[in-house]
This record gives sequence, C-alpha cells and structure tokens, in this order.
Amino acid sequence: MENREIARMLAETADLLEIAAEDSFRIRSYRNAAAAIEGCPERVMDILKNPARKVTDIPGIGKGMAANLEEIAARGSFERRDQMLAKYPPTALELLKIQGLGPKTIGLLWEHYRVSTIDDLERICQEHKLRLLPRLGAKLEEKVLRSIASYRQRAGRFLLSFADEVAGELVRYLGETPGVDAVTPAGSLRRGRETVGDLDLLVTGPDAAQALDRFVAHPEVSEVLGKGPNKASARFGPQSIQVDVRALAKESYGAALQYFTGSKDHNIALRARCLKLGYTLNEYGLFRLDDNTRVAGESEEGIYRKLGLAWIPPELRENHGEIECAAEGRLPRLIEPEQIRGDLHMHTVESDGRAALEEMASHAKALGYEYVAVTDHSKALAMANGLDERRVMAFAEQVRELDQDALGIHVFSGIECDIRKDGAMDLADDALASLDLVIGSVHSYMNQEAAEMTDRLLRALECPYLGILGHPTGRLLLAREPFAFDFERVVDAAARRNVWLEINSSPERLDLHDTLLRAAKARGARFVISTDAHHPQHLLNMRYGVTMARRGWLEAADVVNTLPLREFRKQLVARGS
Ligand code: DGT
Ligand code: CA
Ligand code: CA
Ligand code: ZN
Repeated sequence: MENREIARMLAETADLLEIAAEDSFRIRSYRNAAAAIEGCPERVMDILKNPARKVTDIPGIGKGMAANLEEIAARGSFERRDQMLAKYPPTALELLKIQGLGPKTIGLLWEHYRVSTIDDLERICQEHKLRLLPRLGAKLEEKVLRSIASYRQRAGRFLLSFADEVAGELVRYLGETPGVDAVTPAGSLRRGRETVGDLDLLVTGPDAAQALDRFVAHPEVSEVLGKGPNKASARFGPQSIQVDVRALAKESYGAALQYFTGSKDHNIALRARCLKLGYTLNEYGLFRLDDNTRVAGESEEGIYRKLGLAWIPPELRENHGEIECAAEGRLPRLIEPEQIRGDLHMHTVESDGRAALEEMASHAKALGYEYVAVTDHSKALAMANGLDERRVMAFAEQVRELDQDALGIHVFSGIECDIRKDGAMDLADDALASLDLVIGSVHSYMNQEAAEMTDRLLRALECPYLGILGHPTGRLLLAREPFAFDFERVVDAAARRNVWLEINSSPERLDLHDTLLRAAKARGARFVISTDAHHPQHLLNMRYGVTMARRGWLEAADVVNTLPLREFRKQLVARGS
C-alpha cells in the first residue's frame, strides 16, 4: 500500500468521526497523521515492515496512530475505521464534497432521514424537508441544490497533476514494450487543462499493437472497457481513471496526435478551414478533396503548415482565436518552464511548512533558481502557526543575517499576509515594511457577497506594502468554487498599483487560470508564477503554473519572476516607492 492510500484511509476516518460529532482533538490527530504520511518521503509500509525502524519516528505519528498503522500493515484496515464504516454507509463520505454541507449537518440528515447518497440529499431538499431540521433553513436548501449541480459537473474528473503522474507511469510501462517507439499523451492532458476526464495515450512503432496487450495486462487495470486491434480502454489505478490507448501507424502519427489532442472545438474550426482550402482532415491524415491524395499526416507541423498555419502549441487549442493568430503569424511566444528564475511563495516550519528555510532554499537552488521569497503565514491563521509582528521582524532580521553566498541562492524575506474580512492587512505597517515582499491572500470569509469581496480586495490593494495578490480567486479545484468579486475592477486596481497577480501552481488551485489570465493581461496586469510549496517536493509544481500561464497566452515578459536577480530586485525597489 502506498502512502497516498494510507493517508486517504486516515482522512476518511477523520471525516466519519466528524460526521459522528466526536471529539475534535481525536479528529485532528487523524488529519495530522494523514498529512504527515502524505508528506513522508519514504514508503510508510517499508518502515512498518522493518523491525529496526519505528513509525513513531515520523513527525506527527504518535503511539496510538502507530497501532492503527500496524493494523493496516497486517490486514489492510483498522478497528476504528471498520467501526465507523459499519455505522455509516461509505456513500456518506461523498456528501462531504457538497459545498455548504458540513459534517455536522450530514450527521443530522443521517439521524433524521437516513440520507446517505447525493440523490437522497437532492430529494430531501426538493421536498423542503431540510428546512425542518434545527438551525437549517430554506436558503441552505437552495445552496445545497446548486452545489449538487456543480458537484455533478465536476464528478469523474481528476486533477492535472494526478493525470500527469498516471500518464507518466503508463508512458514508461508501455514504452518498454518491444516494437514500440513512442508513447505520447494527447487529449486534455496534453493541452494542460487543470482537470482531466480521461487519459488518451498514443503508441507508435513497428509492433505498436503489442502495447495494447501489455496495457490490459497491467496489474492496476481494474476493468477492461473494450479492446480491438488498434484501441484498448480500461479503468486504471485506485481512482479508476479511464485510459484510452491507441496504436497507430507511423504515417498517420501526426494526424492522430492532432486529432486526439483536440480540443473538439479547435478541431471543428480547423476542419472548417480545411474545407475552404479544399482539404479534408481526419485522424489518418490530411487529404485533398478532389482526388483524395494524402498531403500530410506524419507530423502535426506538416498538417498545420499545409493549412497555412504556424504550429499551434497544444495549450492554445481551445478555439479562442488561435487559428486566426496562427494564420497571421501572431501567435504569442509562450513562456517556457526554463525561463523561471525564482519562486516567490513558499512556507517553512515557521508556519505550516514541513522544511526549514535553508532546506527549501537549497532545493530551489538545485532547480537552478537565482532567488526565492520565503513567505510564511501571518497570525490570523493561528492553526497554521502564523507569524505575529514580533516574529515577522525577527524573521526579516534572520534573513538579513543569512550567509547568502554560502547558500548560493538569494533569499528574500516575505510573508503571506492574510487579508482580513474588511480588507485590512493582518499585520501592522512597520512589520510589513521590514520585509522584501508581501503577498496578500484571502483565506477566510469566502462567502461574502461580490460587492463586499470587491471592496475588501480593493482596500487590500491600497496597502503600500502589498507586492502580490495571492491565489486571487480562492478556488479549490473539484472542491470549492472561486469566490465572487468584480474581477475587472480588482485587476485594474492591481495594474494601477503595480501589484502582481499570482498564478498559484499548487495543483488544487491553479489560480489564476487561463481565461482570467488573458483578460487580466489585456487590462495591463503583470504576473508571478509561484508554487506555494509547503514541502521541498512541492517546488516541482512550478511546471503546472507555467502550463496555466501558457494557456493564458502569457509570454516571459508578462511574468516578473522570469527576470534575473538584478532586474527583479530593481522591480522590487521600484514598486516599494
Ligand atoms: P477530457 O477527457 O474530458 O478531459 O477532454 P478531452 O479533450 O481529452 O476529450 P476526449 O478524451 O473525449 O477526446 C480526446 C480528443 O479527441 C478530443 O479533445 C478531441 C478529439 N475528438 C475529435 N472529435 C471528437 C468527437 O467527435 N468525439 C470525441 N469524443 N472526441 C473527439
Ligand atoms: Ca481525455
Ligand atoms: Ca478519451
Ligand atoms: Zn495561501
């Protein structure tokens, strides 16, 4: 069993304990243990099976939790979890994914109406029975019905990072098949969409069909949905993501890659252009309409070229004007991951991060960066051990005294300062002034009305020390909608005050995202791409942020942390005045 699965078991148990309204201390201990295991660089199973080791050596794992882990190692579950699963049906956990419905309410709905599925819940709301329960009202019924609709829309989709990991594993595995030359992901994953429905893998080589047999024989394939001479579909891995694998002839590889990369809208628009030019395009190639001769198909470039177009990066293929731009030679020179020179949002053990400043900095240096900003939480996030003014000043002093030459990377002192309910910053001016860089972020009261949230953000943007607006929409992919506010007014104010907008690369956030980035750029905003790392490994998420920037048509010049240290420092000084 992998760490991810063990962590999921513990987190689910915490959820069920919460539905049962049990002791909050105990619930937290399960959540902490889940986080500790998720972040543990070693396989916990290996530690458990090694008599010379103790799981209690993992920070965050106490004696009680160790007993649970030993039970998991012995029989795949533990008593507390079994008890809770016997008390509530497993479908109850799904109810937690409905926004606006806390565990207490779920417990109540179970007690009174035996609500255990989303369908049950929908019925109870439609029959106006939820409002009959203590402290619940008609407004909540409406909200829950809306949340159910949005849940159904996103159900069955996966985070880009997850899809990317699974694809990486399968590309390696299928690539080892004799007679296979290349395995390439297509579909929404290749376009870098922030969530992915299913994986589309293309295989070429003299004996590409072999890869289909090897695919369905993979030990993690749980259900084969179909298999023919050129295509196999199956559910894969613990989350049962669907994977479509297609075996292709070399001469149609480009055509298939183009076709299965999509998007559907891009392909429709492209086919319309083909017809105007006297061609027809399908997954086998580009053909002349009059005599059916094939004129391209081996490479994507060849197809686009025949159509009078520059090759279009997959991230742009959403039919948002890219075909017109490609025809006129006006495609942007999209930012590349190698152009990023520093990471400006990360947490350390000072607040809720898992590593010390020096460790984060040395990992960042190993990635080739010239600089980082260390930005722990501010005091409003008490649960995350956020810094108060005194600790902020001490931290700024500590960074000034660092031997930066020895570290080999420049460290800027920073903070992720909470933007309070009314738009005030969570820290006094003199503390903010002592730092090199201030990120302002909203982490609370996200249900405010749009007008109130807009005012809150506009007020925060007035703070002379604010450098970056962190994860500006607050969305959590597949879990929480962005909060409501007047995006254009906020962007205009940010542009005027030269406050940079963050592209948060954390796979759950990817915030800002494509359409908003493009709109913000058009209004004169500038951007930074940061990881919000809470662990050295998270620094690698930068590429997802870069993908999002590319989907937003951004070039290196739009992104401030592509600047070399000297230039970047000048920008900081300029915005400080
Ligand atoms: P997803 O899987 O929902 O995240 O999105 P995609 O874009 O990967 O969609 P998918 O897997 O249904 O199809 C892969 C590509 O195949 C899609 O982007 C475009 C291409 N395609 C072209 N024409 C069609 C069509 O008529 N039906 C489908 N399903 N796909 C088509
Ligand atoms: Ca797909
Ligand atoms: Ca598909
Ligand atoms: Zn944050």
